[in-house]
Amino acid sequence: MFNKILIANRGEIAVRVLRACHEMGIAAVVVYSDVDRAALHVRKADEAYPIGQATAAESYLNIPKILDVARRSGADAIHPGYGFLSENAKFAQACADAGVKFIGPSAAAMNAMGSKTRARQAMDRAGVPFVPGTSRGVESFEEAEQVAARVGYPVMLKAAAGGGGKGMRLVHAPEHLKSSLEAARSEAERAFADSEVYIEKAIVNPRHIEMQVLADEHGNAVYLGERECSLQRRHQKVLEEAPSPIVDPDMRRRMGEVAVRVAEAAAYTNAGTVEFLVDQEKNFYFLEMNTRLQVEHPVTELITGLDLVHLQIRIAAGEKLPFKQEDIKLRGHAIECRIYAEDPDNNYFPSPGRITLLLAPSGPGIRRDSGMYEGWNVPIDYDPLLAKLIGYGTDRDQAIARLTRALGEYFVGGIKTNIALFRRILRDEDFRAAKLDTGFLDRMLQRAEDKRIDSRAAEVAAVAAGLFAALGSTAQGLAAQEAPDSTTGGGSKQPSNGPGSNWKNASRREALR
Ligand code: MV4
Repeated sequence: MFNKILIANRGEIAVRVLRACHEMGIAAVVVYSDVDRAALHVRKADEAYPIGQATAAESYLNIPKILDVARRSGADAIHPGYGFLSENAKFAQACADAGVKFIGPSAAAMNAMGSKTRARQAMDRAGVPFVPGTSRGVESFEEAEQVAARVGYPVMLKAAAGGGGKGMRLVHAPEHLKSSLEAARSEAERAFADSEVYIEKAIVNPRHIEMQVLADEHGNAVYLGERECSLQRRHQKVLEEAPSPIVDPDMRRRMGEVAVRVAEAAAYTNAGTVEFLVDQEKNFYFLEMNTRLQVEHPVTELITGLDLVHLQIRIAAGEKLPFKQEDIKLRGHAIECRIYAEDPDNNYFPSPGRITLLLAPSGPGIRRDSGMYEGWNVPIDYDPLLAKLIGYGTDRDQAIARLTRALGEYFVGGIKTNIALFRRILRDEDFRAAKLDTGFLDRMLQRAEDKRIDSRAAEVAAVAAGLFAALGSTAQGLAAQEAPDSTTGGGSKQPSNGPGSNWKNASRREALR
């Protein structure tokens, strides 16, 4: 087993990995940028090394600096967390070359999954179901036209070097194909310096369900059940749960066996996730493989009773998987909320600043993986994920009830967060009925927006009615002045008709000026 692990990351995931190290009696070394001097991962580490400016390229993405810390600290392995260098094949190779164990798959396995067209070719050979389309970049517009006609519209144009929605174009009809192809190409070229674009049939309102796999370095691989990840906004996941409410044991076994086949086809080792698109008829299609520990791994940990980071470390140290597929039993239901430092009332802009008061929930069935503390200054320089709040219960309803209770206890003062958004999601009828797909959150937010506009319309109507009433009596007042001998009896001491006294009406008119 390793003596010392370098954690090449920050925030909640660095803290998560630190905890596993300490549970296993392994010393944890961290690196930090200038703005992270007082970050939680630095405070909890056994050793911490500054590596430069806030800009990720100068610090958390800087391979030579990180390898230099590994050498100086005497770390024998590196855990990359997620994001930053976690899926960088060059980094995995550089670690191998430097004689430091990279806790993750080999550079070759990462490369095999890095190009989406190459991955599709490998999956084709392995007999894995994927969305109909091309497994090579399209060479010409004519070829694109033919493929699109064959698979049928709508189609999706995707960058081979992409993933996560970048360089993707949905095309509804042949007349839009040419301009979309050109746009997808230039976006791919700009984002990835690689203009290769391929075509898939588009699945309308798919679910996004992913399968966790673990593979050791002795040829053993297992699947650990799926996660339902359909609740997302602009390709950013917001809430995940395990198991998926629509996956039954038979579908789980079929998806799991496909996922293991994907891992085997890529000679994959360590923890990985196979993403699927699932259509309305519950057909599932391979989408891509994530070669890292994912943000949402806790929901799988809760329903399997396994510690994925412990297992990652043990696999990297050369141990065999300590269980077989038939030993894996799922129990209960878990839901994760990603707590972001962002302002829901200002287009979800990042909301950095000092946390002036922090009241954190706990209690039955609640797990909180957090990178923040009271008094800490949330920097603007990185991903705004502050913490993950996970609710666990014997069933989905109990998980929802516990999570709703815990969200009510959560208070983060000084900055804006999206905590209130989860209270709304958890009481949404469709969410409670598990009617989820990748369009769910946009629809829910749109409904809320429509309602807001509606209620503003009601406000405007009330103000207009008030104005109308007041101006109406003004008109009467004017009429009375112009015709002093009218039926109201101009000079009489009787109050004029209309609501209230003349004094009141006069003051109301005054207030409206
Ligand atoms: C699709 C699709 C429909 N049909 N591919 C978006 C991210 C990228 N990894 C793949 N994505 C999609 N690919 C076909 N053929 C719909 C999406 C998609 C999506 C997928 C997963 C999670 C959220 C999503 C939101 C919008 C679109």
